[in-house]
Amino acid sequence: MNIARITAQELLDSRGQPTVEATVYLDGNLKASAMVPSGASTGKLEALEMRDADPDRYHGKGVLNAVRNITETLAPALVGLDVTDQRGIDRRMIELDGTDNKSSLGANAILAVSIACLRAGALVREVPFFEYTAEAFGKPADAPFLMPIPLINVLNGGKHAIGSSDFQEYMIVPVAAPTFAETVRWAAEVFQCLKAVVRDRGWPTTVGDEGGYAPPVGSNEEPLKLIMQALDKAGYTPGVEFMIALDPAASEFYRDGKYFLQRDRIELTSAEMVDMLVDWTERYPIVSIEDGLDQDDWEGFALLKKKTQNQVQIVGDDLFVTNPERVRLGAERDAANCVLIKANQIGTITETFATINVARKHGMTTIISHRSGETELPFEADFAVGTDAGQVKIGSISRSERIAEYNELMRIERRLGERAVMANFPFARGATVRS
Ligand code: 2PG
Ligand code: MG
Repeated sequence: MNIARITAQELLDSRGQPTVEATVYLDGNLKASAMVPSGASTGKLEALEMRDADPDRYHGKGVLNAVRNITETLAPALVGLDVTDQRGIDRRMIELDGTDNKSSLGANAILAVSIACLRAGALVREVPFFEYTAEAFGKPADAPFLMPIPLINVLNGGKHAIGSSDFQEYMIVPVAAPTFAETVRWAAEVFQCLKAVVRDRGWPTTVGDEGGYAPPVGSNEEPLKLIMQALDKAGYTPGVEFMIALDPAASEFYRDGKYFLQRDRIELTSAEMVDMLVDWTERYPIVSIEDGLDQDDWEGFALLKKKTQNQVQIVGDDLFVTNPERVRLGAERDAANCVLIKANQIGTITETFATINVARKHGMTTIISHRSGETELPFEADFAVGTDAGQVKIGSISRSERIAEYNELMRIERRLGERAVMANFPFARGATVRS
């Protein structure tokens, strides 16, 4: 089934900022669309998100140039291609762009088309999106599917919630629920209890960009205490049923070799930052730390990994920017044991698959991740199941663009029935004990 036509449009993401939607029409009556998400704490080596820089529209954030690159450059080159040839389509777009970081056509333009083609392929095959994603990824047919463990961001800070912690994300990790639907129920109950904990301190219960509460905490450690209280209040056992994960997004508060923590009124060297994180892992059931150090602080990453002795998942986000070469470098330098996967950091589905494969080849785990600016398309849910990623990071249990992902995963689980297998959390600290 060939591509007949591709259209594109400027729409808005969950922060009300412009984003790109591409629609792929096939011969016959089929069509599929995709919108792309957008980050706030972006890694400096991410593929380029093209913005118009026209101050008269959306304060420079319009995406009309990216839209035009789809309709005037990508569409004419792709019309006539078999939409199920995802690799061929992505390769053609990469060639047309011709740069290392997709700066001539924009990663937002290219990814919108790449995802729309993947979704259109599912229509051609007449299978659900996750199942077609698995086929495109090269997963054997009829194999069971892994339902991912979610890392659920219940307290927001950093660039996602000004006025709260310096650290960007405090996540709860339900490691022991028997099914994905039960996993969501447990987390939703804790989230409601956390609201009461925040309210009882006299703080506002407003939420940040990813739907977690964003109270004006007095230190970067305080959110951990709030989570422990919420778990207790909800009747769950920390360290058994729930673990904790962090994404400090440390590149955001790193300058000239120092980590500046305003909430704590301290500045730390890399080694001191590592010591603080290690100390926390000894006092709280922390099983995963993403971007605990700056994106260029390879030594800090390696030290943190060494000191946590592979008991804790050390995740590279800004560090790896979903780039296979960076992941190889990370393996060589023993800097992390997990890769955060964000398709828009690299710009095509095919390259995202390649990064997942490189991570696995080096024995690293993978987390499929949303961005802080999201769309109503629950892409990450299907993508995580299709690639058997094992973990997802799709935000809090609030805000429709985040809930859409949890709902999609629950629908997928129901549809799969016995072919759905709940993933285990792979690191010793969080070793799964199913109830
Ligand atoms: C992160 C992401 C998603 P952003 O740092 O992991 O949570 O944030 O999309 O703003 O880069
Ligand atoms: Mg991150």
